[in-house]
Amino acid sequence: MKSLKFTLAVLVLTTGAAFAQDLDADGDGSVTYEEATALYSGMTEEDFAEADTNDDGVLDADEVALAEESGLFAAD
Ligand SMILES: [Ca+2]
Ligand SMILES: [Ca+2]
Repeated sequence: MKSLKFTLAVLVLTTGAAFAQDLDADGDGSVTYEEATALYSGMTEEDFAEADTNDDGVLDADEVALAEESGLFAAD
């Protein structure tokens, strides 16, 4: 059980990091709406606002991972 949890945690972290790296075009560690729409042109401001759970106007790696899980970052 312990190793399964560890494996899942690594999977989530790895996926989130790789995803954020693709999205974060300027490499400042956060994803703006412009950066998000550069990769996902179908993403609306509503989708972005929903993904931005702490309402600071940008997405961090955790928010990107959550948004990916909930399907907000669906491929076109
Ligand atoms: Ca950025
Ligand atoms: Ca945020």
